[in-house]
Amino acid sequence: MSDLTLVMGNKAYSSWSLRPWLALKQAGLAFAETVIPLRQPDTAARIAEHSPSGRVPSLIHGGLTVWDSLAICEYVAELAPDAGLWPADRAARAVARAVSAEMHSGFVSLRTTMPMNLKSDRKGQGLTETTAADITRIEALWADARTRFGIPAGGPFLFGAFTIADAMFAPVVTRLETYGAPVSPESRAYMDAVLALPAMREWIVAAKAEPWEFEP
Ligand SMILES: N[C@@H](CCC(=O)N[C@@H](CS)C(=O)NCC(=O)O)C(=O)O
Repeated sequence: MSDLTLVMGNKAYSSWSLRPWLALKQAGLAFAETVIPLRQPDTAARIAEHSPSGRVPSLIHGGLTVWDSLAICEYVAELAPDAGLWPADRAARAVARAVSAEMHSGFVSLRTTMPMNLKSDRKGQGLTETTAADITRIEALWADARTRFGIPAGGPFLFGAFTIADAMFAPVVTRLETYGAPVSPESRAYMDAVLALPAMREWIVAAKAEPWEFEP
Protein backbone atom coordinates (compact mmCIF):
# COMPACT_ATOMS: atom_id res chain seq x y z
CA MET A 1 0.00 0.00 0.00
CA SER A 2 1.44 3.37 -1.02
CA ASP A 3 1.84 6.17 1.51
CA LEU A 4 1.12 8.71 -1.23
CA THR A 5 -2.44 9.78 -1.98
CA LEU A 6 -3.37 12.22 -4.71
CA VAL A 7 -6.63 13.97 -3.95
CA MET A 8 -7.96 15.08 -7.29
CA GLY A 9 -10.95 16.23 -9.29
CA ASN A 10 -12.62 13.85 -11.67
CA LYS A 11 -10.59 13.03 -14.74
CA ALA A 12 -12.90 14.35 -17.45
CA TYR A 13 -12.69 17.94 -16.25
CA SER A 14 -9.86 18.45 -13.75
CA SER A 15 -7.03 19.79 -15.85
CA TRP A 16 -5.03 20.78 -12.78
CA SER A 17 -5.20 17.23 -11.42
CA LEU A 18 -3.91 15.68 -14.63
CA ARG A 19 -0.53 17.38 -14.25
CA PRO A 20 0.71 15.83 -10.98
CA TRP A 21 -1.08 12.56 -11.73
CA LEU A 22 0.96 12.27 -14.94
CA ALA A 23 4.17 13.27 -13.16
CA LEU A 24 3.58 10.58 -10.52
CA LYS A 25 2.87 7.97 -13.22
CA GLN A 26 5.89 8.93 -15.31
CA ALA A 27 8.06 8.82 -12.20
CA GLY A 28 6.88 5.26 -11.57
CA LEU A 29 5.69 6.04 -8.04
CA ALA A 30 2.80 4.08 -6.58
CA PHE A 31 0.00 6.21 -5.22
CA ALA A 32 -3.63 6.01 -4.22
CA GLU A 33 -6.28 8.26 -5.75
CA THR A 34 -9.05 10.03 -3.92
CA VAL A 35 -11.36 11.37 -6.62
CA ILE A 36 -13.72 14.21 -5.71
CA PRO A 37 -16.18 14.90 -8.53
CA LEU A 38 -16.30 18.61 -9.37
CA ARG A 39 -19.46 20.75 -9.32
CA GLN A 40 -21.42 18.54 -6.95
CA PRO A 41 -23.28 19.90 -3.91
CA ASP A 42 -20.63 18.47 -1.56
CA THR A 43 -17.55 19.22 -3.69
CA ALA A 44 -16.30 22.19 -1.67
CA ALA A 45 -16.81 20.42 1.66
CA ARG A 46 -15.02 17.30 0.46
CA ILE A 47 -12.07 19.26 -0.96
CA ALA A 48 -11.78 21.23 2.28
CA GLU A 49 -11.11 17.95 4.12
CA HIS A 50 -7.89 17.51 2.13
CA SER A 51 -6.69 20.87 0.86
CA PRO A 52 -6.15 24.14 2.75
CA SER A 53 -6.60 26.15 -0.47
CA GLY A 54 -10.02 24.63 -1.12
CA ARG A 55 -8.73 23.38 -4.45
CA VAL A 56 -7.53 20.11 -5.90
CA PRO A 57 -5.09 18.53 -6.56
CA SER A 58 -3.55 17.93 -3.17
CA LEU A 59 -0.90 15.31 -2.40
CA ILE A 60 -0.95 13.63 1.00
CA HIS A 61 2.34 12.02 2.07
CA GLY A 62 2.15 10.77 5.62
CA GLY A 63 1.50 13.84 7.73
CA LEU A 64 2.41 16.23 4.92
CA THR A 65 -0.07 17.91 2.59
CA VAL A 66 1.22 19.52 -0.60
CA TRP A 67 -1.35 21.49 -2.56
CA ASP A 68 -1.07 23.17 -5.95
CA SER A 69 -0.26 21.18 -9.08
CA LEU A 70 3.17 22.67 -9.76
CA ALA A 71 4.30 22.36 -6.13
CA ILE A 72 3.23 18.70 -6.20
CA CYS A 73 5.18 18.11 -9.43
CA GLU A 74 8.26 19.65 -7.78
CA TYR A 75 7.80 17.39 -4.76
CA VAL A 76 7.45 14.32 -6.98
CA ALA A 77 10.69 15.28 -8.76
CA GLU A 78 12.41 15.29 -5.36
CA LEU A 79 10.86 11.97 -4.34
CA ALA A 80 12.05 10.35 -7.57
CA PRO A 81 15.35 12.05 -8.44
CA ASP A 82 16.28 9.37 -10.97
CA ALA A 83 13.09 9.83 -12.99
CA GLY A 84 14.47 12.89 -14.79
CA LEU A 85 11.35 14.96 -14.24
CA TRP A 86 13.44 18.07 -14.81
CA PRO A 87 16.12 18.16 -17.55
CA ALA A 88 19.64 17.41 -16.32
CA ASP A 89 21.15 20.32 -18.23
CA ARG A 90 20.96 23.56 -16.23
CA ALA A 91 19.91 25.80 -19.13
CA ALA A 92 17.27 23.31 -20.28
CA ARG A 93 16.03 22.98 -16.71
CA ALA A 94 15.73 26.75 -16.34
CA VAL A 95 13.72 27.04 -19.54
CA ALA A 96 11.58 24.02 -18.55
CA ARG A 97 10.78 25.80 -15.28
CA ALA A 98 10.03 29.04 -17.13
CA VAL A 99 7.56 27.44 -19.54
CA SER A 100 5.96 25.49 -16.68
CA ALA A 101 5.51 28.70 -14.69
CA GLU A 102 4.15 30.49 -17.76
CA MET A 103 1.58 27.74 -18.16
CA HIS A 104 0.76 27.76 -14.48
CA SER A 105 0.00 31.48 -14.36
CA GLY A 106 -1.14 32.27 -17.88
CA PHE A 107 -3.28 31.39 -20.87
CA VAL A 108 -6.47 32.47 -19.15
CA SER A 109 -8.40 32.88 -22.37
CA LEU A 110 -7.59 29.34 -23.52
CA ARG A 111 -8.65 27.98 -20.15
CA THR A 112 -11.88 29.95 -20.28
CA THR A 113 -13.09 29.28 -23.80
CA MET A 114 -11.63 25.77 -24.13
CA PRO A 115 -12.10 24.14 -20.73
CA MET A 116 -10.81 20.58 -20.52
CA ASN A 117 -13.61 18.19 -21.36
CA LEU A 118 -12.68 14.62 -22.19
CA LYS A 119 -16.29 13.58 -22.60
CA SER A 120 -17.21 15.59 -25.65
CA ASP A 121 -16.00 16.46 -29.12
CA ARG A 122 -16.14 20.24 -29.56
CA LYS A 123 -14.40 20.64 -32.88
CA GLY A 124 -14.57 24.21 -34.15
CA GLN A 125 -15.70 25.73 -30.85
CA GLY A 126 -13.93 28.11 -28.47
CA LEU A 127 -11.50 29.77 -30.85
CA THR A 128 -11.84 33.44 -29.90
CA GLU A 129 -9.27 36.07 -30.87
CA THR A 130 -7.65 36.02 -27.43
CA THR A 131 -7.60 32.22 -27.31
CA ALA A 132 -5.98 32.14 -30.76
CA ALA A 133 -3.31 34.50 -29.37
CA ASP A 134 -2.74 32.12 -26.43
CA ILE A 135 -2.37 29.21 -28.83
CA THR A 136 0.08 31.18 -30.99
CA ARG A 137 2.23 31.80 -27.91
CA ILE A 138 2.00 28.15 -26.81
CA GLU A 139 3.05 26.91 -30.24
CA ALA A 140 5.98 29.35 -30.29
CA LEU A 141 7.03 28.21 -26.84
CA TRP A 142 6.78 24.54 -27.84
CA ALA A 143 8.75 25.17 -31.06
CA ASP A 144 11.47 27.02 -29.16
CA ALA A 145 11.83 24.26 -26.55
CA ARG A 146 11.83 21.53 -29.19
CA THR A 147 14.37 23.33 -31.40
CA ARG A 148 16.82 24.28 -28.68
CA PHE A 149 16.48 21.27 -26.37
CA GLY A 150 14.02 18.52 -27.39
CA ILE A 151 15.30 17.73 -30.88
CA PRO A 152 19.02 17.90 -29.91
CA ALA A 153 18.29 15.63 -26.93
CA GLY A 154 16.63 13.13 -29.25
CA GLY A 155 13.18 12.59 -27.71
CA PRO A 156 9.65 13.58 -28.79
CA PHE A 157 8.90 15.83 -25.81
CA LEU A 158 9.66 19.50 -25.19
CA PHE A 159 13.07 18.79 -23.65
CA GLY A 160 13.65 15.37 -25.22
CA ALA A 161 12.55 12.88 -22.58
CA PHE A 162 9.34 13.52 -20.62
CA THR A 163 9.61 16.28 -18.00
CA ILE A 164 7.30 18.27 -15.76
CA ALA A 165 6.98 20.81 -18.58
CA ASP A 166 5.14 18.14 -20.59
CA ALA A 167 2.94 17.34 -17.59
CA MET A 168 2.06 21.02 -17.31
CA PHE A 169 1.05 21.19 -20.97
CA ALA A 170 -0.77 17.84 -21.10
CA PRO A 171 -4.19 19.45 -20.46
CA VAL A 172 -3.45 21.98 -23.23
CA VAL A 173 -2.83 19.06 -25.57
CA THR A 174 -6.23 17.56 -24.72
CA ARG A 175 -7.93 20.94 -25.15
CA LEU A 176 -6.43 21.52 -28.60
CA GLU A 177 -7.53 18.00 -29.50
CA THR A 178 -11.09 18.33 -28.14
CA TYR A 179 -11.66 21.74 -29.78
CA GLY A 180 -9.83 20.84 -33.01
CA ALA A 181 -7.67 23.96 -32.93
CA PRO A 182 -5.51 24.26 -36.05
CA VAL A 183 -1.83 23.74 -35.21
CA SER A 184 1.46 23.34 -37.07
CA PRO A 185 2.71 19.86 -38.09
CA GLU A 186 5.42 20.20 -35.42
CA SER A 187 2.87 20.94 -32.70
CA ARG A 188 0.73 18.07 -33.97
CA ALA A 189 3.68 15.67 -33.66
CA TYR A 190 4.33 16.86 -30.10
CA MET A 191 0.65 16.48 -29.20
CA ASP A 192 0.62 12.96 -30.64
CA ALA A 193 3.65 12.04 -28.51
CA VAL A 194 1.88 13.24 -25.36
CA LEU A 195 -1.40 11.52 -26.27
CA ALA A 196 0.46 8.26 -27.00
CA LEU A 197 1.85 7.99 -23.47
CA PRO A 198 0.31 4.91 -21.81
CA ALA A 199 -0.51 7.01 -18.75
CA MET A 200 -2.35 9.58 -20.89
CA ARG A 201 -4.33 6.83 -22.55
CA GLU A 202 -5.18 5.42 -19.14
CA TRP A 203 -6.39 8.84 -17.92
CA ILE A 204 -8.54 9.46 -21.01
CA VAL A 205 -10.16 6.00 -20.91
CA ALA A 206 -10.96 6.47 -17.21
CA ALA A 207 -12.30 9.99 -17.86
CA LYS A 208 -14.70 8.78 -20.52
CA ALA A 209 -16.00 6.05 -18.17
CA GLU A 210 -16.79 8.46 -15.32
CA PRO A 211 -20.47 8.83 -14.41
CA TRP A 212 -20.39 12.58 -13.73
CA GLU A 213 -21.54 14.92 -16.51
CA PHE A 214 -21.66 18.67 -16.72
CA GLU A 215 -20.77 21.32 -19.26
CA PRO A 216 -17.60 23.08 -18.14
N1 LIG B 1 -3.37 26.68 -8.91
C1 LIG B 1 -4.08 25.51 -8.48
C2 LIG B 1 -5.46 25.52 -9.12
C3 LIG B 1 -6.30 24.32 -8.75
C4 LIG B 1 -7.75 24.45 -9.19
O1 LIG B 1 -8.23 25.53 -9.60
N2 LIG B 1 -8.47 23.32 -9.10
C5 LIG B 1 -9.89 23.29 -9.39
C6 LIG B 1 -10.29 21.97 -10.05
S1 LIG B 1 -9.44 21.63 -11.59
C7 LIG B 1 -10.66 23.29 -8.10
O2 LIG B 1 -10.22 22.74 -7.11
N3 LIG B 1 -11.84 23.90 -8.08
C8 LIG B 1 -12.66 23.91 -6.90
C9 LIG B 1 -14.06 23.47 -7.18
O3 LIG B 1 -14.35 23.12 -8.33
O4 LIG B 1 -14.86 23.47 -6.24
C10 LIG B 1 -3.24 24.28 -8.83
O5 LIG B 1 -2.35 24.41 -9.66
O6 LIG B 1 -3.41 23.20 -8.23
